[in-house]
Amino acid sequence: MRVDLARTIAAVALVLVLGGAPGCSGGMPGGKLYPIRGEVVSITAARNEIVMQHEPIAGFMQGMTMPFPVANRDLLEGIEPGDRVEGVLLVEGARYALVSLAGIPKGTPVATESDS
Ligand SMILES: [Cu+2]
Repeated sequence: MRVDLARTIAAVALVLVLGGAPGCSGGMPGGKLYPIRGEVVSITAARNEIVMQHEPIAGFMQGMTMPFPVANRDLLEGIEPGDRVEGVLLVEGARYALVSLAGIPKGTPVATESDS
């Protein structure tokens, strides 16, 4: 599924205003977008947060299971635990947030090796 660019840009603008959550990894100065893919472990809609087992993110972090704040609660619509998803992660300094998220076919394997 393709990422909706207009929606992504709107979400990025929102994140820049509201800020994200503290990161588990240092990150880089200035906002940077990373494609991300993984499997949903759990969703805390009340906190706009999703726990994901994500694949290695080239140049940012290795594969792991961790929570991600989402820039917009709408991104969690139709997403359920066990779903394979892909999206875009905005990283700004030590803050990060998912600015885009969409389901991908169930059979898509999730790589957790960090030796990409
Ligand atoms: Cu991580």
